Amino acid sequence: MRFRLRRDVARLVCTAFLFLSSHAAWAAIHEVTVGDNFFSPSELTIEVGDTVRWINATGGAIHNVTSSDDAWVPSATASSFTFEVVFNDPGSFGYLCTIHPGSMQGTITVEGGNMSAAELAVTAFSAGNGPFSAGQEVTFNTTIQNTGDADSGATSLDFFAQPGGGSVQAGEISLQSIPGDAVLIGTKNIANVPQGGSVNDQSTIAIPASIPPGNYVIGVTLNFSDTNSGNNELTDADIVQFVGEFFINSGLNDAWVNADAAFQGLFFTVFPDIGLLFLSWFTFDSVLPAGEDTATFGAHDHRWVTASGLFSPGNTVDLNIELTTGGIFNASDPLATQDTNYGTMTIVFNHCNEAIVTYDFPGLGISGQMTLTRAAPDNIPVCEALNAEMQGGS
Ligand SMILES: [Cu+2]
Repeated sequence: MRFRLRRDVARLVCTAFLFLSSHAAWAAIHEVTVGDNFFSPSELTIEVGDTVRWINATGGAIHNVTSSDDAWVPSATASSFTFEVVFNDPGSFGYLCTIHPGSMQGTITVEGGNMSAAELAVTAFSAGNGPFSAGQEVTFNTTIQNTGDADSGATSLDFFAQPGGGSVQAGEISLQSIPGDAVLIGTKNIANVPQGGSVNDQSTIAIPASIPPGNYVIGVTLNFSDTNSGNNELTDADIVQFVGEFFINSGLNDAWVNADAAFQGLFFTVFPDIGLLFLSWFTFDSVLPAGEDTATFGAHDHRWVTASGLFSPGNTVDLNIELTTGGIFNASDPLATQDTNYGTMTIVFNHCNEAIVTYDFPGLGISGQMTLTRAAPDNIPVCEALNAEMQGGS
């Protein structure tokens, strides 16, 4: 019997403790003295869900407690009152006594608290390495996690580019908002980040043409107000280069390759004074020829074409593809002949090491697109220097 009593008492104490501790965690009451003529304390920081109780003790002068921005219905204007407000939203709430506005002012600062709330953080962000040219579409990958105990509801991402590469290093920016000298390059609305879950956002942003060429740190800022706003932004791990408007120049002269077509390639020759780009494209037959075919010189399935086109200052050139046939190795008889309209080609240079080629051979029913990069980077600095010169002159 005695043992049983002790056990019941223990259970009661335990239950009471649980009740008290959980209750205390979300509903503190803070008292503010209303005196002649002051509030004490005049500055008070509380948690969401807490109550503030203003006590104007009997015997004093006439006062009231009035919100500066109508956050609550004012208290009585009286010489004695107890007045309570429950604060369910975070923020800063100013108040005053309208009888003594000069001396009786106060502020209640309400922090996130332990009520149900989303807790968001950007946990991963990448924008690739660049370089990126004006107008180029870049994919930004952002991961947002919600470690709070409520769904977030709507939020949004701001993508920005911070001039850097000198004093600013990637990963060193810690911002509450987009810095003053950064450029907003895109936004994305996020409908919801579920409680305990995460959202992987993939946004394709076109680099604005207005961004001056240079080195930038690309970052993202999450527009969300929670109790932990220090981790709502993240920068890319890389410093990327915006190369600005691109101008075809003789620094492009080089061997270029398509990663999907090994051991084939193109040679570019730019003649800047006459505004001509000439190229040769070394490739193979479109289908594998029969095995018994032979050639005296080289392989029987070798193919090559040339192309040429005039360009205006800019990054794009249209070319006619020429097929040369009928000649004999290192001889003028018979004379080779040229079909100068064998096909067409458009090349868009994104920067000194990337070209998008679109080709069409209407008579053959062959068309397609390929991305070219240089076989070797040696001439990139020459190209960039020439491009910078042309950007300055445009
Ligand atoms: Cu007063």
